[in-house]
Amino acid sequence: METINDYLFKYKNYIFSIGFASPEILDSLQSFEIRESDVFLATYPKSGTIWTQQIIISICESAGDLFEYQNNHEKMPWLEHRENREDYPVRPSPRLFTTHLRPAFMPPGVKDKKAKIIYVTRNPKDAVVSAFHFSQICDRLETPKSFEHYLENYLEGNVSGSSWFDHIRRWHSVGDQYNILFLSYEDMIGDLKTAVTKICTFLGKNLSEEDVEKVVEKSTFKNMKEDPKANYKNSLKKGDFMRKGQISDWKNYFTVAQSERVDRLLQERIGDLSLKFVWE
Ligand code: PPS
Repeated sequence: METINDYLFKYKNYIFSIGFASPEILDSLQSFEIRESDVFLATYPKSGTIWTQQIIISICESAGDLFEYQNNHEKMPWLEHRENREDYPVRPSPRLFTTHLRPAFMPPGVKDKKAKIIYVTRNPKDAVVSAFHFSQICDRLETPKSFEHYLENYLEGNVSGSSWFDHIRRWHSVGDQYNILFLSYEDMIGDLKTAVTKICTFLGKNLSEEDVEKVVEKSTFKNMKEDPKANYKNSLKKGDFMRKGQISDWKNYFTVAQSERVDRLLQERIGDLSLKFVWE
């Protein structure tokens, strides 16, 4: 383990926020026993994680699954975080987990397609703007000097979550080994009902049209912002996880040169994956 600064440490070539994860927890995942009913949500930070959590939890609850916990954080905890780990082995099925990890850290059991994984991407320009703001309100992250400075670190992969490009590449490279559904933040903004329906199908949850509509309603930006079980307001002393919830806020921050640089990096680093990004 290498300590990078007061806020970050590196372990097995991946950068974590100090205080959330530890090498011991990360190592313990290698013997974490998987159940076929386990569902994992994997994302690079600020890609629509808590939004997709709300959708998955609402779908499961509509289908009759019961969770004895109060809020989404406890119902669908981060696999790599310290708190609430004791009950993971005895939690009733389906167990729902969230993670920002790369595939190499995942419990090996998921490789045999034993569990379901939903991987959500967001275009990197909006993701970095969201992360820039989050770094200003989260006391476990260093407050950035400027957007320019933050973008530089982000593109170098010197932030919690390491390189956005590596995360996308690594998860898209395991698609044939894992039982995985790829979704994007922009698809969800464009047509939330279709995204909810895709997730229902993937999870094998057969909801009525009316229940699908209810899940959509619970997962709108407006309703989540007011829902203390979903909006993580209590985990921040200042500011809000639910900031803007839009595509194209990057246009308010990027210069033309910065935008063109990201376009070039996308081509160089993951151009071969033929992913299409929606920018507005
Ligand atoms: S984290 O810290 O990685 O878990 O953050 P994450 O949840 O991945 O990302 C936070 C951004 O997602 C936006 N968000 C939503 N957008 C649209 N609709 C809904 N319902 C929704 N819920 C969360 C949230 O506003 C953050 O994006 P920005 O651009 O900062 O607004």
